[in-house]
Amino acid sequence: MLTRREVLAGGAAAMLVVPHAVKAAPEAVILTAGVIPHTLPGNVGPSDLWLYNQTVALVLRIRRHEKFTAVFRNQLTEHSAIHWHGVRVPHAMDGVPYITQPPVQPGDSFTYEFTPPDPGTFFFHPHCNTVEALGRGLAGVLIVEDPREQGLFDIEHVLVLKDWRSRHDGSFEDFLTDAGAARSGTFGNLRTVNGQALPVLQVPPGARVRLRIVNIDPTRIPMLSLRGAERPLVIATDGNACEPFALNGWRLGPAMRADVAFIAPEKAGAEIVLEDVFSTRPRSLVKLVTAGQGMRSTKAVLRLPAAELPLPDLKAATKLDVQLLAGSADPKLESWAKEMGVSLDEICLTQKVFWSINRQVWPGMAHDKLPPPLFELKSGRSYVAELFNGTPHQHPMHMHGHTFRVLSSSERDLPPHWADTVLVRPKERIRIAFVAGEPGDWMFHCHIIEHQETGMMGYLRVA
Ligand SMILES: [Cu+2]
Repeated sequence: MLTRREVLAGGAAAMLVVPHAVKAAPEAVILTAGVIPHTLPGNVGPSDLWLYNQTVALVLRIRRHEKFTAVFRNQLTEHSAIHWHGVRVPHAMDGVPYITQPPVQPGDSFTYEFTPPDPGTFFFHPHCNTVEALGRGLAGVLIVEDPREQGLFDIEHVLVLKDWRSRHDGSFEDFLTDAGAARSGTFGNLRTVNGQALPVLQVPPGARVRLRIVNIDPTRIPMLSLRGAERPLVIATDGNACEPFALNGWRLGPAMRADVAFIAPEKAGAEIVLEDVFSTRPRSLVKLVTAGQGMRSTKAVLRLPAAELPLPDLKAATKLDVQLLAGSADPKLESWAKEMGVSLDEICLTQKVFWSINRQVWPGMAHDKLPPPLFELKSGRSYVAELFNGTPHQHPMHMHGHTFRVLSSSERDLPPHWADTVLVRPKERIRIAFVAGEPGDWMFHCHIIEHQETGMMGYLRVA
């Protein structure tokens, strides 16, 4: 059995949930980003991965309401920072270069410190040149534990979904292609969970199982299904407890998370397979096999204590219209950059613009050179935003610093749930509601990173 300290130090790992677990060490976690040669499954040569602490799919476990300190050391050859995706952090800790902090130069370090207000399954990654950084594996999982959840499950597995664009010799293909960026993104050819191709994990027979599924891929939108499990339920969306709903068919866009619960079959040797059923031939992602001491789960609840998030006042809410549209290669962008005396590269953008939000593209990252915000919001006020997708592709839209309530879709039955990233399908209108949080500029962008980096990004200014 793993102790908490081993879990803190390790890669994506199973954890048997023990009551009275040892408390997390209060000292700072060191997170070193570096280039690490690593041979991916099936390849003959090593790939230059970019990893935190030399670990593919690093998992950190921290406690709700307890101060967390992470010292980020940048040993990459380019500047970086850490964005704590989905965590309602103070603005200065949001990890967006130029917007919330200066970029951390190679050889430098930056200390992040915050007290996580919400429990759940989150992740962290850089926010500049993200298409290459994520493409090379630079992301980790942040699990915020809550004492209220103690004893609800017998075992949990963290499952980090990521594809790689590697060749057989370990070299990488282009992470951003015009053909991909202008459509649904450039897909990887090697599919992995926790860095392994179709890993096999164990669960005790009859156990109450919790899967924390995290999609860190910059492109792929799997449609999840658990074959061999009776009534698997989504119990948390983007880490936030929800009214449990059936998993099968749930689409997990880039950056989205789903916590899934089920009771393992009581006989040993039974197989439960997590599949992506998006295409006609289901694709197996990970296999769970029942093994070891059986468990009795007669009192299984399979739900989490309710989320405790700021509840928007729908009657008093101000309406916002958000249109996700194609963006013509905006000549304004280049002339703007010229005017400001910056190159597009240095402001985290490629030269191409394929996408826009409300016909506005993202032309800059320098704080004194920002384009106007998409919206100016008042801290503490409630908003209902309608996101309309006027493009032929799906867009997982992510809002920084806020957890919003997904209210409804114009096209499908969508269970109301909390999220920080919501998938908007073509022609769909999705209504979300939230209470504007801490003052500051908060990014709002598509998490298909090629879309983000080619225009589908903006920010909300909260004052
Ligand atoms: Cu998109």
